[in-house]
Amino acid sequence: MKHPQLTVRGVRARTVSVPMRRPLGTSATMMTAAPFLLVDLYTEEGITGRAHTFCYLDIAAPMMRRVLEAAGELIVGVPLDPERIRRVCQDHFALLGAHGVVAMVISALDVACWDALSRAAKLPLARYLGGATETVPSYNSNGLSLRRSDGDLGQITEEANELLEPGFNALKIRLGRENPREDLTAVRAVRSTIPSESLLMSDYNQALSVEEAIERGRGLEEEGLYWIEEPVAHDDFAGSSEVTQALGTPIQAGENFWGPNVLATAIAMTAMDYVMVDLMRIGGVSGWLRAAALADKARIPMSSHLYPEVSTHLLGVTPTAHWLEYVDWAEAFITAPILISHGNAKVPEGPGTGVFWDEDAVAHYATD
Ligand code: SMN
Ligand code: MG
Repeated sequence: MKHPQLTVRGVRARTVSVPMRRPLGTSATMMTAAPFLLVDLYTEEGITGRAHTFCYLDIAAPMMRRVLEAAGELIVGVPLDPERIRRVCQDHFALLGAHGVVAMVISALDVACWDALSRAAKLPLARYLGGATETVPSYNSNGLSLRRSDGDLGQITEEANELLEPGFNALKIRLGRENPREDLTAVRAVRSTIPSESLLMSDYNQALSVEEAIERGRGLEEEGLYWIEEPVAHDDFAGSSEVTQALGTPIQAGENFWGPNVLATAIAMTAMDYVMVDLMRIGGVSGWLRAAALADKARIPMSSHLYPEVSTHLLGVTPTAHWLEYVDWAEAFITAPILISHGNAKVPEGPGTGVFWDEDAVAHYATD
């Protein structure tokens, strides 16, 4: 691909932590605030590329900021080519290992690079990448958490209806309560309150053994779940494959796949029916495009994990595009939220990803 000629002038790293409107309780942990690392990639030509990466834990945010500052110093004066910038960073961090938070920072830089390039070309990222799609189907993932006061089914059904209100036709419920009957009751409560044509995805966040996943999955088979996500450990491809073969409900996995090569192995082992990639774990825009090609070759429907602001563009150029996961966390500090109507998210029409910081909000939520 022939890119506009830009040269990196510098990188600014900031961290924010925003309260979640609805705390996210998964089988793994309960989160009440969302820590983010914000990237501003400045160029000699005056174009700025931006990216935000979710840090999961407060303690990860300053670590990731430090990694970004170090990477930023390395790339001053380097021509803005995503592959070249990735190579410079990967070489520098090679002995430590360009994994985990280091990999997420390198991915964030990659996203900022593609944002800058598409802004320079005055095209929305999706169009810069050759796409023409205007909307992508989206589910609301902002709630239906596991929580302490879980016996209250009235609260779950009320929340399900609230989550449909902005114009969604699909929701995701978190599963993995101690007693499988409680999961079943929660699923039935939601299923019976939302319209029959609405879809209900589910997510175990790796809570189960292979035997449990098969047993619990069979107990949910008649409940009309659209998918069961990460029932078992994300790297147990053989086990996940067993679960996939045993159940009629499709198995979804992939948010914890670190890079397209991991996805290739998972595909080779038929570890899942559907795949969802996380922008920051798969390798930014560059990694996503490789993953999309693999999913296409294997004819596997591909969805996104988090980052709806950028993932809308990328699903727009994914041949087997499936579902956009919508979370509203970044809306606290960006200027233009993703627009949802009739169950679809609109691919932003302005140049680049369309992400701009609301500087007052960034100052308000700053953690540095
Ligand atoms: C999830 C878990 C933890 C943080 C963000 C998202 C979840 C999902 O697995 O798929 O939404
Ligand atoms: Mg998940």
